[in-house]
Amino acid sequence: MVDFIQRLINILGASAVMTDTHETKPYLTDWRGIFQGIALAVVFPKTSAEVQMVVRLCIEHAIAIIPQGGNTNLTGSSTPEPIGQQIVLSLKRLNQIRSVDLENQTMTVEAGCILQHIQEKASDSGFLFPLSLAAEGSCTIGGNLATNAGGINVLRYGNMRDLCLGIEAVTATGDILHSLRGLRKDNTGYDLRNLLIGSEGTLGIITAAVIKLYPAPINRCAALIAVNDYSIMVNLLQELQRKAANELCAFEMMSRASLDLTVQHFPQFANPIFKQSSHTLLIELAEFSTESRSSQILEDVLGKALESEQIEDVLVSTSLTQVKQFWGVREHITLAQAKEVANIKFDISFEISRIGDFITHTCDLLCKSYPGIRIINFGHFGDGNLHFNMCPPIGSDKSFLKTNEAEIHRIVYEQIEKYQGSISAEHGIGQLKRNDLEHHRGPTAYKMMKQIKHALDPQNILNPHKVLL
Ligand code: FAD
Ligand code: 2HG
Ligand code: ZN
Repeated sequence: MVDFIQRLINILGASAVMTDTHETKPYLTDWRGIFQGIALAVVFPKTSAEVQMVVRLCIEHAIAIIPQGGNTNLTGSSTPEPIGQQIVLSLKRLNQIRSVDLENQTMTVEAGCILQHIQEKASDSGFLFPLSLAAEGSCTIGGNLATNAGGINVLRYGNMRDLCLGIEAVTATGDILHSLRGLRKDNTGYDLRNLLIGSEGTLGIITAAVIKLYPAPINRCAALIAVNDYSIMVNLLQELQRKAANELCAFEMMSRASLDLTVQHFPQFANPIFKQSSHTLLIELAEFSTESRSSQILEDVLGKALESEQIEDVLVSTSLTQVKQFWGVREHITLAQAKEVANIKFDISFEISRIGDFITHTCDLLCKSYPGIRIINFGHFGDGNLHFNMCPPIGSDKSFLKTNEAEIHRIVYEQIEKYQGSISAEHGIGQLKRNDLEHHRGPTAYKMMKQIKHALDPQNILNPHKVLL
């Protein structure tokens, strides 16, 4: 192994090869601290050519590679296995914005660019890069692509897959796929870009991408809505889509328990409206022209809903500062849950027509079996994605979830199957859900995935045992 490490240093330089166990520690565990791994080294290439040389060296030595961006994933997908014959390849230093093409409305960015920096660069040019999530200050565009990240604006702009036109990647056989074009139409054979997007570092190492830019809104308008009924939420969504399809960007839902927990840990986000109903919606409309009537539409639709007693209360923003305040609570739910002794996460999705029945029925089953359990249910209601999470009853310790996790998991998964949902809407499979994938997707889909993996990575060198067993 001394020889392997020395050869890494010869390729990258000593400052780009980290072996000190104290220094490597943060790269060997996941954001939630559930998975722990071991690595021979953490390496930091600065160019695609360096990534390629590292991959070729690893092939020669039969050492597996774990690609890593900001390490913010919630599934253990960028944590090495605890066996030590692997390296973590961090893309952090491959972080240049290669070019901006305002006529084509695209930007070519390297994989290690932090999402927030990309948003800022787009904004400096008068454009919008619409992917937005609470980890945007530390996640990378490479990680966003590898997980096909979703976030709060999927309703209007789609997920990461919809925001990418071209890709450059180093393959598991040490070649470079040069496909960095900003074409909006390109039916030339199999779609390799879309195969790599969402593959969680198991099929290739993404080194750069061409991403789409959009006109920046000139104004934003948000509302908090106190509501008790899922079918009313669906009606409101449809009504807003009918009246403001082009402007409606976000339609988020937060249950009372998720708000109580967040305000408990972050009291600065308390708002009296949270106490008026079982759920609060946070919706946002963007204005793209001076003729836009977003705030008027919001007031009309929500005013009518209030008059007819479909909703309990509503608060419409009057300034950008207030829009940001409204989002504060939503962005802190995950951080609030992280402060608890333990939690379980289900990142799931449903057809919007089934989502209410799933929540009602599953909450009922869980509350009967586990009195006091806190169901921290929130998420991107508008696109059908729930973060159906749980915390132990107040006063219980870690052992509550340890003892009951398997049965809770069984109950929730049975209901996901019944209501024909997905076990992973936006966070991916990683290590967390790899045991469930075959059953969930069925034997044919699973076999095809294994065949693809074997064809593209015959030595099983890229992120082995993630996604697939
Ligand atoms: P990492 O965590 O480093 O890696 C994730 C996966 O991608 C791993 O499999 C890794 O091997 C692979 N990978 C990373 N870079 C590359 C590359 N260049 N080439 C190939 N493979 C690579 N996710 C959402 O979808 N929506 C949300 O709203 C959301 N909110 C979040 C909020 C918080 C507070 C946190 C902590 C996480 C949230 N996430 C969310 C999850 C996470 O931020 C996303 O999955 C993000 O896309 C991961 O990016 P990353 O750079 O941190 O990737
Ligand atoms: C969000 O939407 C993220 O805030 C995180 O996807 C969800 O904490 C979670 O489970
Ligand atoms: Zn989410």
